[in-house]
Amino acid sequence: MPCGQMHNRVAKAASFPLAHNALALFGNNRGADRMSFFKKLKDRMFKSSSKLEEGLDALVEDGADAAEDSEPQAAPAPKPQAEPGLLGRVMGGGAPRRVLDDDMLESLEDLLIAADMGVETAGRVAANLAEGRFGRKMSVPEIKSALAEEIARIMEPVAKPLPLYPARPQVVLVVGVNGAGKTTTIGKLASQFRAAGKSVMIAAGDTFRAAAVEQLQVWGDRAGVPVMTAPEGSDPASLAHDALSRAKAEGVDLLMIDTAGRLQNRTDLMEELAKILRVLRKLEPDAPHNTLLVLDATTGQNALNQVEIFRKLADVSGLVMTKLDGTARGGVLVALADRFGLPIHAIGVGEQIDDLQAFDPEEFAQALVGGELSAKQDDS
Ligand SMILES: Nc1nc2c(ncn2[C@@H]2O[C@H](COP(=O)(O)OP(=O)(O)OP(=O)(O)O)[C@@H](O)[C@H]2O)c(=O)[nH]1
Ligand SMILES: [Mg+2]
Repeated sequence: MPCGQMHNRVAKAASFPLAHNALALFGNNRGADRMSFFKKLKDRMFKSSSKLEEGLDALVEDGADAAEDSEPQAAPAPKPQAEPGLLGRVMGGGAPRRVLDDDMLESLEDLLIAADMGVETAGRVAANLAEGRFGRKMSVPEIKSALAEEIARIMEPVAKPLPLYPARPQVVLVVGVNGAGKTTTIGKLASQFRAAGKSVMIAAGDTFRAAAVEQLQVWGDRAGVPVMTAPEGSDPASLAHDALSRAKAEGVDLLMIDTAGRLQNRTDLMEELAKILRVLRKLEPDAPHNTLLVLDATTGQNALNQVEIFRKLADVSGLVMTKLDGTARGGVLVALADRFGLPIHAIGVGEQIDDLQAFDPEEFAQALVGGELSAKQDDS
């Protein structure tokens, strides 16, 4: 069932005109506010970018001295230090350079692993970086720019806005482990869909906790979107059924269904999700049109396991990565893209309603390595 249906869905995807103020999570992200978004992303997104940056600085500076004596030394631990004049030094041509040799590559790989890229992906990125550059002297800005290019190349194919379909309602099922950010993401998405002029309904399918329902109602109020609820402990599948019937009857554009994320008892969760899917498909054979897996970036490499698990439980059609503003080492997104190739629709960069952004691979790559957005990328 999953593959055939996926293709079907993709074929039916249509692009909708967007309201001017919509944040374009489901459309083109190139706009006048791109620089300010990049700044926000860079300011907030990664504790890791500064770490990676510092690591690179230390690596090249110390290695540059060693390179003069022909015997390159192993890289020392990154030392925290401000580098205000980095770009200025490049312009002045005085930036230290280090020969890209095996030692240097190994240290670089370690830095990427520390940024949560995973061993496999870090190795691949380092190897690609070395191609055509091995043995050459490189400065930090040159390495950053080459790294960003490699990372963006991996991310480019997965950076896809949430596809919209002519189906009415388009059913969006949201899954993920406890605390990943499902409910918050639904609230943010609902608000942006509303801003784009779409009618939206939310189903509080996490009937496990009364607090979960209340939380969703708060988000629904903020977004100006009705929330369908059911008593605590009642069957989420029956709520899904009622919500879809009502959404159909009212001609709503989008129905978003929240789910519980308990992985402690995986059999229960699997049965619960399977039942929701069965019930939805009885009413609407193509539903859900999107199954979003929400991942918390601060869980690091564990996000990879979560994708494995949820792909078995549900036909995951795309990812949302939350909490990139926290202590996340955002490299895990690169690992996810490299390993699974699932579309990344959006990233969460805060707890407020507008803190959900379309995923832009170039911006992400530059923010991750602590680089600058080049002027040529800033046209609209
Ligand atoms: N900093 C930050 N916090 C976030 C982001 N997304 C969600 N959160 C916070 O993460 C916590 C959990 O978010 P929820 O939306 O409740 O997560 P959930 O997946 O619905 O959790 P359960 O219902 O328990 O399964 C909340 O405190 C959110 O405010 C984000 O992008 N950045
Ligand atoms: Mg929740």
